[in-house]
Amino acid sequence: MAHEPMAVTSNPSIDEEVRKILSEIGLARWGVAPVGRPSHYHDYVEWIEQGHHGEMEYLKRHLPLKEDPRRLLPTARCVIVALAPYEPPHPHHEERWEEVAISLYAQGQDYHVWLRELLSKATARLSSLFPKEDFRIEIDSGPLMERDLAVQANLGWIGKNSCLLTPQGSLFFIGSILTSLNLQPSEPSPKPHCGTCTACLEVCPTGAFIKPYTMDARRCISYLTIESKSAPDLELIKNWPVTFFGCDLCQQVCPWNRKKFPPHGSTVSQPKLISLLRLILTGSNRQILRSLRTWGLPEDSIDLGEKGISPLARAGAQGLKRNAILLVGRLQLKELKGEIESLVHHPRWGELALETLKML
Ligand code: B12
Ligand code: SF4
Ligand code: SF4
Repeated sequence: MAHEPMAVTSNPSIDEEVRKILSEIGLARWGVAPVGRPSHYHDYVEWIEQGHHGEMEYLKRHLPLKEDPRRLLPTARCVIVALAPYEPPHPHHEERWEEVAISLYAQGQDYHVWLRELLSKATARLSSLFPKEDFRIEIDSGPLMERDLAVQANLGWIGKNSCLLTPQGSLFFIGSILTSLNLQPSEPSPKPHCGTCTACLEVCPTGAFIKPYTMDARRCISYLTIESKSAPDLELIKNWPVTFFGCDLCQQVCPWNRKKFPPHGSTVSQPKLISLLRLILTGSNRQILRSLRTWGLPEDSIDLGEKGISPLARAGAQGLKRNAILLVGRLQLKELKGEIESLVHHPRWGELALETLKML
């Protein structure tokens, strides 16, 4: 069941307007968090100090802004935090690479675009109703501790896999609107519901969890195949699962996500997989991005400009090339040995290509 906002305001009609607008726009699950120092800010500082963010330098730069979101919007009195589910809304009608894991979140249109659009619709309507008030949208790479805010907005709790969990699982994105509106913050969520379960900590193939609730991103496959610009530590490759982009394992095993990972559509034939990988291994940056920027999207979204861009594009052409090398090694695709050989002098992926050859 969707969480209804718990907010009570000094002026209930404002709260009612916000509720009406968000639900009309399709954002049924939201809550209100206070501005000010997030409750786990000190964990964040420690995480950065220990270098667990790897190459994601922006996370370090965001420290002061995350400490107090009023540094982003000085008039802010609270944050409206919304959850947007990402179970694919339509069956994956495109052929997919059967054995090739692409994180569920990346199997549709880029949420940075569609969720921002939803939040923009909300702020446009709120601005016209409350023209003197300020609004500022932040999603993902913006400088807010989104999970912390979501907990404070009574939307869920943090699981040992560090994801925000709700009774409906963890497969949703978080989007936030900082605002000067005077909404009463929601009551904090109940304590975490993991109990004695440790399934996520045990399943992680690269041992990314340092302790419950905390990961070293430098060991996380999601980081290594999407955010990082480098080749993964060769020692990690030994346990590499079959994956091309991102990783869902620590969410997949979570009892709260039971039945959320259904098998999808038809499968890509081995020859087709080989030819796609060949293109990525040998293609120019432009050719790679052209072939993958809309990969997996429904036909009717291809010509939608920004909206028609697949989340795969975030890894960049070179990141996708690295991921293809890793996959060839993992699946031992001897048919692509020649293409891997031609990469052994590659300035970025040469060593990885050499290591991959040993697996073929
Ligand atoms: C950097 C980042 C990553 C990094 C690091 C992930 C991580 N766990 O820190 C990488 C690239 C690995 C990553 C992966 C993924 N990400 Co990401 N990521 C982010 C980003 C931009 C910042 C997160 C961050 O600052 N991490 C550093 C840690 C220290 O900060 P934190 O997670 O906010 O802090 C929590 C801990 O400190 C925790 N904590 C620490 N100690 C303790 C102790 C106790 C007892 C408790 C209760 C809590 C606790 O409390 C904080 C929250 O309250 C956020 C967006 C944002 N602005 O917040 C998205 C975000 C967290 N990612 C998201 C998603 C969807 C993913 C993936 C599922 C994508 C995928 N399938 O590949 C995976 C999930 C992997 C996982 N198990 O976390 C969603 C998560 C939604 C959700 N349900 O939680 C977010 C919120 C983006 C969004 N707008 O929707 N991500
Ligand atoms: S997303 Fe995968 S690699 Fe990252 S922590 Fe979870 S199980 Fe480990
Ligand atoms: S798998 Fe278990 S320990 Fe991990 S987040 Fe889910 S309930 Fe918590």
